[in-house]
Amino acid sequence: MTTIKEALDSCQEEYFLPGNSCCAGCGLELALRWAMKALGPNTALITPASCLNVVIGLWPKTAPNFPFTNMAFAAGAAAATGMSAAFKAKAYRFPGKKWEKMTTITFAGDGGTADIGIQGLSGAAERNSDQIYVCYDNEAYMNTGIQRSSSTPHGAITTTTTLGKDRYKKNLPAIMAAHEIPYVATCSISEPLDLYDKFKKAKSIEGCRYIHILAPCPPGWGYDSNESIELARLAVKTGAWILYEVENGVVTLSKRSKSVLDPAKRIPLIDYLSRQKRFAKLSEKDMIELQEEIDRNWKHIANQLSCQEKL
Ligand SMILES: Cc1ncc(C[n+]2csc(CCOP(=O)(O)OP(=O)(O)O)c2C)c(N)n1
Ligand code: SF4
Ligand SMILES: [Mg+2]
Repeated sequence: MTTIKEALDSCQEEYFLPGNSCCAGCGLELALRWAMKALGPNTALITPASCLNVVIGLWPKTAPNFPFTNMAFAAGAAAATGMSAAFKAKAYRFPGKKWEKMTTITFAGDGGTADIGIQGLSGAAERNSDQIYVCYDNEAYMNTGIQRSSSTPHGAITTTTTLGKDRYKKNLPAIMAAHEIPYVATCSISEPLDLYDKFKKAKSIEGCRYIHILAPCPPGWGYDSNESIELARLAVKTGAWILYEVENGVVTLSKRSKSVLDPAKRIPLIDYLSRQKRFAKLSEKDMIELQEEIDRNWKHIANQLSCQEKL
């Protein structure tokens, strides 16, 4: 794993510049900053409708210091498929130029991924389209005022689930792994080096790669803006967010999650939930159901790990 010194030495360059209009403490901003440090300058980004569309500011004073395309809500993965193919055509026509070095990424919210963009994403994955698709998951439609998405957790209050969401969070990384693409990974903004390494690895692989990042949102979750990292860390320590990779079908738990594979090592879920206003209406029944969902997710991973050991 890269050390902090190595990461900072190799990536002094900033690609997502200060002066953007993210709220203070925005998880998306950190996720993008670190992802770009790993991917470097020969990267073209496509983002469907989301906070990321607007926080960049107005041209010519935009914050991204790299090619950046705003795309229609449903079309992120499809547009990246076309852009990646165009780079390949250019590389064929003009060998030895920068075209062959280009990495195409889609950087989409959870609404743009789990709901409206899933058809294009599934198609791109099935074709093994050469792109890195990133979902920054703030667990609701934040840009339009906090509506629930299929990635909103059970029990969370949003403007469209005023009593708390009754359904469960869609397990996007598992859905993407079922597409048998070469690389799937989960990240948290509380683990920037883990995130950095996973983006470095994704860049070195060809085909469709999927990275899902927990990206807390102070106004959407209801907490103070200086607590984003701590909340993302609590999500990992309570086991609510599992960090892992699936490389050509082989599952590996990442360091921080490996240390809480034993449920006795996890801190109580309430320590994470009680810090966020969106869980203010959580009943005891909801709490139990949320814990059961987390246990199911861990069981799913543990089963995969033990099957691999037996093979
Ligand atoms: C077809 C279409 N429907 C609705 C919208 C309005 N809209 C813009 S951003 C957004 C929310 C996106 O949510 P998410 O993908 O989770 O990203 P976030 O805002 O949380 O960053 C919506 C509904 C739109 N731009 N296009
Ligand atoms: S609403 Fe949330 S995701 Fe959007 S810019 Fe603000 S903190 Fe970031
Ligand atoms: Mg969102």
